[in-house]
Amino acid sequence: KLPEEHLYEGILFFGFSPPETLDAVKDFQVRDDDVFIVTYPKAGTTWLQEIVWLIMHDGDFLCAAKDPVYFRCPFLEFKDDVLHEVGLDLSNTMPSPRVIKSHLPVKLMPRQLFQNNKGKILLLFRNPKDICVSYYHFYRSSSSLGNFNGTFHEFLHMFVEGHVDHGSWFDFTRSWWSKRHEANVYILFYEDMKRDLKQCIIRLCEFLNKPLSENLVDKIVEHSSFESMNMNPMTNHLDVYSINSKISPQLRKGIVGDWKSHFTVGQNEIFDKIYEKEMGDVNIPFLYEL
Ligand code: PPS
Repeated sequence: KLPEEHLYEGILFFGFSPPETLDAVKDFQVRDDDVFIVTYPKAGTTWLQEIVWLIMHDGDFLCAAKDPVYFRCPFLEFKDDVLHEVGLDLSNTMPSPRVIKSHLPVKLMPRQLFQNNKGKILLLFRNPKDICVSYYHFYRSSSSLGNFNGTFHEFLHMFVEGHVDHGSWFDFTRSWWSKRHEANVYILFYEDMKRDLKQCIIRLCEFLNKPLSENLVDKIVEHSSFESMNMNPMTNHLDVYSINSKISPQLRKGIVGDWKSHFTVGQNEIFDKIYEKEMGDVNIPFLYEL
């Protein structure tokens, strides 16, 4: 049986983000010291969650070793029968400083975020071709998303149409890019994190007003490498979304440019044309290879 989908303000969601939850998210009480990690799915959210949680908790590796990242950093709009406490309920009861994950576009976020610039927002972007590939494998492996068994070509079509969980990448990205100059917003790119993670973490600490020793930054860099996070059951989680890692694990390849082994020349040309039409006027400096 396929999971149920619904449209909320024109955006497609699966049952784990029901309308009541999305309504409640808009009224979510934001605290001044909240940090929101906002991404389109598959942009490297889990990677940044682990890093930011460690920064905000002065490198508490002991706690990070005991508690899965989805319990430490709630997923705001997520609710299901098994793990419903990882979303709004957990966010509401959690002590500060909270690090909260969301994949929502601007118009569905807590209203208070844009009133008096409450809380901090970290926007993590990744080039859309690699996102599409990562999302395709996620759709295949996740029973919450129906264990998609179509071809990559079919998925690519769904992706550019925005007929995937959390809707159109184009709409999400446009909506957030327009907020990039707000005082409480900070932008990161997955590809920059791959190129020089240490530098990214140092700058992030500055934005978050959390000066850490170089030694601690080095430890976070090591702890959050793809290899470490892949071997770490607290970050390579399978139970959220019921992921079948034999089909494709949550930490799959973690590279820049895997789209080249999925897109045909023709698909790439069509994608570039759609990108130009949808995003041509926006000029976001995505890197498609390193
Ligand atoms: S989710 O479910 O939307 O929150 O998924 P998300 O965490 O955003 O994205 C998963 C992709 O991020 C990659 N990843 C990493 N890359 C490099 N280093 C580290 N440490 C890391 N952790 C996660 C993960 O492998 C997924 O990308 P793909 O391309 O599928 O490998």
